[in-house]
Amino acid sequence: MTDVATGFAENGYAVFPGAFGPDDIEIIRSEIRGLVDRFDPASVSTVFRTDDQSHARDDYFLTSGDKIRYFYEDGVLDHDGQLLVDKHQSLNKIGHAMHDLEPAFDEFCRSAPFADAAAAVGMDDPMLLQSMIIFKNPRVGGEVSAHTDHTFLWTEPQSVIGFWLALDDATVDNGCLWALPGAHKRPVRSRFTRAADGAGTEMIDFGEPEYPEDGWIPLEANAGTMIALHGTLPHRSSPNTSEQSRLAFTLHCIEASADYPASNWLDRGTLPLRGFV
Ligand SMILES: O=C(O)CCC(=O)C(=O)O
Repeated sequence: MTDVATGFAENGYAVFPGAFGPDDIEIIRSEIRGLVDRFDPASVSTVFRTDDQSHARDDYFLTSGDKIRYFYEDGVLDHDGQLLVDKHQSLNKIGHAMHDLEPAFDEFCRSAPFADAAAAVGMDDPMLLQSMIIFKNPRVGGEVSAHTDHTFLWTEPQSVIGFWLALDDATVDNGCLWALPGAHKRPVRSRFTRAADGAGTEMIDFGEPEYPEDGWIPLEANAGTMIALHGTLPHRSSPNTSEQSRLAFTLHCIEASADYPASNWLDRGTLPLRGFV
């Protein structure tokens, strides 16, 4: 095994400093600005919160697996649903199929740095399942509570790996990722699924112990650094209370050979699942 593969197997994450250079980062940042420019705030009212998963009751969220949809931060809308801040400062995230629907993101996600990272952490035949732009705007950027990606993107056997790319320098002050090294070897605590009766979603609790308070480490990352996260590695991020933006892009891949049950919340409809080529 290479050092990267060994470290990934041991810790549950791998860091690829400078995976993308400044020019590539600026190109994708400009594509993101374009997506927000084209976004009509009057068309959306869904807030994305990881503490109570309130968005999960919303059809706009549940039908976003094969679309490009926009989700607000908590507190940016008034009681009448009007934006209280500039739309460029209002979003929590955009998801979940930019990599299949927007040519620039298709090319970006299928470029060598993502494919090479997937190979380096041992993926055999990676398929590109989900993409997200995570804003963490200054002052309004919300917390992402501790979770594993397998909880939300379930395959049998577990195969999801998240590729998280810093598009700004991510620090402890502006809400970088935190992870619990080695804890990908623990049993997963929960599974988020479509409800058995077809109405909405549910979080199935497997009754495992809470994550420990100690042992979490910050994964500070300069813009252009990519971090691969094993699907069962607990990770989280804090609110951005600083004046510095912490923009990031994530791509989640699964193995072609793994089963992706229809009970997953993310429904790609008729979009074919494609790999890096
Ligand atoms: O960007 C963040 O703060 C969290 C991202 C994350 O948890 C994920 O993509 O699974």
